[in-house]
Amino acid sequence: MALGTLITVAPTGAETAKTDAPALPVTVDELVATATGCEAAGAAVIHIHVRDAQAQPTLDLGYLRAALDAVREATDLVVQVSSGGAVTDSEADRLGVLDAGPDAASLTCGTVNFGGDVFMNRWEFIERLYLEMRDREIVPEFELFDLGHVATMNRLLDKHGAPYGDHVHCDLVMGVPGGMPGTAQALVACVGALPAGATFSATGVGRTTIPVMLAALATGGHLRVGMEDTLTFAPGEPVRDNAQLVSRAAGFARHAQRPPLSTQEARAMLGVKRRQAIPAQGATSTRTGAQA
Ligand code: KMH
Ligand code: ZN
Repeated sequence: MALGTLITVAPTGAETAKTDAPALPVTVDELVATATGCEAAGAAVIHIHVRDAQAQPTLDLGYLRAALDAVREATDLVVQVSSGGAVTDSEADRLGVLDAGPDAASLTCGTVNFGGDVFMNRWEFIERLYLEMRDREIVPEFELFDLGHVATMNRLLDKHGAPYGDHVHCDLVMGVPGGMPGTAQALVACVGALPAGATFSATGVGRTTIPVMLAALATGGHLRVGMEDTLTFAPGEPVRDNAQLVSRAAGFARHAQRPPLSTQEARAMLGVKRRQAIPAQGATSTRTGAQA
């Protein structure tokens, strides 16, 4: 059983409109404020999707680099970019996010119905993303929306060997209309199929948020929360901000006697590459953002 709990925050996503959820962070300033608040509340990893000047989802490298630089400057969070993007994004653009030089990137291991859309992930594309990440020393987080995605991740590891960082960490994304349900039974089925030594977090979309969180903690797993997945804190009560979701997750983790991991502990667990020190603005001291 893991000693602490890795908490990842997914603050924005690509699906929700700012007009529908005014607390959604879509500008760099909003993202930095979110990242700072979530780090203080117990998050160690941030899963980033960016928006353009019209608050529309984009994979544009200019927006992405600006967001990564700002979050790294303001926090010590492990910076994970989404290579999933939006369902409309091309494979080329999704590969292109790796040019932003993140610590980690998501890697979805199969195609899945996604509400009324299809989130397409061909085998050859999955392989390409995986190998590109390893070449660039980027730690993958395997996004698994279904039991078949676990099998595909295992096929990938069998064929190509260990990822950069030499550790397999995945995220069970549950309760997406079209993917596996957000139930303890589905979670246990996936966990039983993970390779030896792998760690996992889980996130339950919408009203499956809390049951999935409890099931993950009960089975030694870690947590992902955020407005990418959850917009309602309780029935009839919109989420105030991402830190509210992280605080709740951190509270559950403490009740489970597995308190939130620090950013340094998260780096050590995930095998994140030691990055260049980032000088603090107007100071001579440095923050390494480095692997312990
Ligand atoms: N926005 C979804 C289509 C990821 O970030 O890697 C894909 C997604 C997964 O959110
Ligand atoms: Zn995402």
